[in-house]
Amino acid sequence: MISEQISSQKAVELEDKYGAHNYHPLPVVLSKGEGVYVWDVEGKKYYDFLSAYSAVNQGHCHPRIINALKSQAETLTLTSRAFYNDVLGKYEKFVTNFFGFDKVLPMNTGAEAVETAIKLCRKYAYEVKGIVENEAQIIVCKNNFHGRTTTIISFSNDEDARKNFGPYTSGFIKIEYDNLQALEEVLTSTKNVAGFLVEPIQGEAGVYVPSEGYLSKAKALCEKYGVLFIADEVQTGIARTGKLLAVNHENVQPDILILGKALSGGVYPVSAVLANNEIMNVIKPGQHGSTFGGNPVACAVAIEALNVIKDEALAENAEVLGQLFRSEIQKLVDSSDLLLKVRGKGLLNAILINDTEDSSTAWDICIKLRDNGLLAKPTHGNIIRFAPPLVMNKEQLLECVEIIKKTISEF
Ligand code: IF1
Repeated sequence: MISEQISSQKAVELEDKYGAHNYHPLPVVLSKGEGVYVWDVEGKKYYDFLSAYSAVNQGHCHPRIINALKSQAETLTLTSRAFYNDVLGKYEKFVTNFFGFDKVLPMNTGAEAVETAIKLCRKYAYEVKGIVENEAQIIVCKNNFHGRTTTIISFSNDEDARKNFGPYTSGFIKIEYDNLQALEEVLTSTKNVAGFLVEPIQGEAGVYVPSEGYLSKAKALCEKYGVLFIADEVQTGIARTGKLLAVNHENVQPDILILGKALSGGVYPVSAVLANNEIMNVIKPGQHGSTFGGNPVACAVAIEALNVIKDEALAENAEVLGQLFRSEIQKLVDSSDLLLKVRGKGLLNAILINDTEDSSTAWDICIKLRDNGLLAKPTHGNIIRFAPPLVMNKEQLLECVEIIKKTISEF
């Protein structure tokens, strides 16, 4: 059944009949990926301009990462943490050195890592800072996206993400993103604040890049008031924005760093929470964990995925190609009534369509982009995110710019 070639239509019918309808995918059925390209079941080739929401920064099926996956997969896949193994310690040393922290707590998905960071922050607040138990507050930003668990959607303001999933977890205070005054007001007026959880760039909100200095000043405020600065780099991390981490643009070292997605190059669920000993050592045996967290395959894959980022200078490439992309698309914005703005950092960019939130224009443009050989998807209503794999070269990027220009001119 699996090996048997099926048509696009058949694939869609199967998912519709047997799969939960928790997504509304763009109508294209992919069957192969390599580098910046994906192919549909009919053999049509596309540029992937979504990168699985920044999980395949290293390109689809990167040979070095696939080889690491294969080699470990045919050796030892999972021991659980009931026993030691010969890979986890090597990975822990490697990844903590790579990002400059004392310790890592390995998990699998981004949401699990965010949940882990929340638990770590609260436990540190009670056991080290002396906040009254069960009174800890964590500041979050409006229009955040940190995952889809019940606690995480409890502090979301996206009705689709949270409606009818209550009762909700308490202990979170929402403030406006990119607003230092709002942050300081809460820090000076609220007791028991344990942490500030923030996306260095709000991805799902529409690639909202905060003002220059926001992250460094927010970190300084957290230091001043003894609150942990928690950076969710699940989407912005691993070279996506032109630096290894988005916080590196402002030389900010978070107290707690959350990684996921491209930590594995998109070949396996791998996430991680990094912190220094004073924070991480509040977790004692039996207080947190996961069956697959830190499994040998995840560790072997993540080491190679990070080495590829370094060896192929993908952050630098993202920086250069990102500037080229925005400058080319800006010309289109200037000449087209349909586009309002292009914004982003590195190869995490988005265009704002000149139409109402509920219009289908962004979707219709993505359908046309698909027909012209480029895959992208709207985030909210009238915003289209553009995030190709970081292994793209200049010629390919300029070809994609031409596809976007051609498509927009057809509207
Ligand atoms: C979906 C969005 C992006 C994330 C940040 C944690 C997570 C994500 C900053 C959770 C995940 C994914 C989830 C996926 C679509 C995609 C997404 F549209 F949902 F918001 F990228 F912007 N922190 N983002 O972006 O990681 O548990 O998924 O591994 O749920 O639709 P996860």
